[in-house]
Amino acid sequence: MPETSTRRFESIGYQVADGVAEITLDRPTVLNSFSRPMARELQAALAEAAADSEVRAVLLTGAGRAFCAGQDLAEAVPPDGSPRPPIDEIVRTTYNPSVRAIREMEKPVVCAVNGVAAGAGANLALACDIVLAADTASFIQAFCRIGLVPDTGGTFFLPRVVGTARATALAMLGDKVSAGDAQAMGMIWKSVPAATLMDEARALARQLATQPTRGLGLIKRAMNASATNSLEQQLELEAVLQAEAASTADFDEGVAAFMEKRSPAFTGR
Ligand code: T3D
Repeated sequence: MPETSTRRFESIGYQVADGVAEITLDRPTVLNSFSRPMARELQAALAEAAADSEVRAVLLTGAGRAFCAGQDLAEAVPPDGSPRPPIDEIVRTTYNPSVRAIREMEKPVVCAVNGVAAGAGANLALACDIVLAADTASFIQAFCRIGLVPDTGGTFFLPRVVGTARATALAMLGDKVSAGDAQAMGMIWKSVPAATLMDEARALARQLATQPTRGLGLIKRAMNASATNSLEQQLELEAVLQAEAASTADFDEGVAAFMEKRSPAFTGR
């Protein structure tokens, strides 16, 4: 993807092209595990993508052979024996803001899982709207292997996508799940050949960036709400969101294009 802006982050790649902000976790020597600076930069990159009206879709991926190995364990437990940082505060300030940013941004967020996604890395992927994974990639709820509990929204997303029985077993056993199995159990959208992952993910993100952006954002709002709403609440929300969607220029364009038997040219307005 061509650079459209100079690199401003140390541990994150951020480029915008064709309406897509591509965000790359970029600490490959430690499998893109989360240092505090990388977490802050990811939050800044997500905020920038959310605020930029030129950005109509986001693509999140990792540099090198991994997507993300979760918390940088050398930072979590300093090898020099210095006091451990308070973990609850780390979770609140390192991971939770990025999960909220992904879920609250009313733009599609595609995740291209290019390799292993472990711990917070696995759950960061699950927070995204559409997850593609290389057939060589894997997902590991690694927390239990070191005596921790899943964070980064894992106990919210995982049971909702794979069911409580599988989510509990994955969280308690920490088994490695291949991309193929992740697709089969509904954890991700698709496993694709590793050689074509980034081409497919970029094509998908570009396709989404040409769709009715506000409508897609409202779909996301509806999906977010359905996790906790009753059927009655959801039916009413759909009515409200439909009125909002129908007030967009893209709705007028979609209907006009259909009637005129041509392809629509959506502008995201
Ligand atoms: O603690 C808190 O602050 C609370 C928040 C917790 C959130 C969490 O994410 S907890 C879970 C943390 N993550 C893990 O426990 C996963 C640890 N990593 C692994 O289990 C393995 O690395 C993988 C299964 C992901 C991949 O295995 P493999 O064999 O492909 O690679 P490797 O050889 O283990 O790792 C390659 C290098 O990356 C290696 O460094 P070296 O030996 O080449 O200098 C390894 O130490 C480093 N690395 C991998 N994961 C981490 C890491 N370094 C720091 N932190 C890591 N998480």
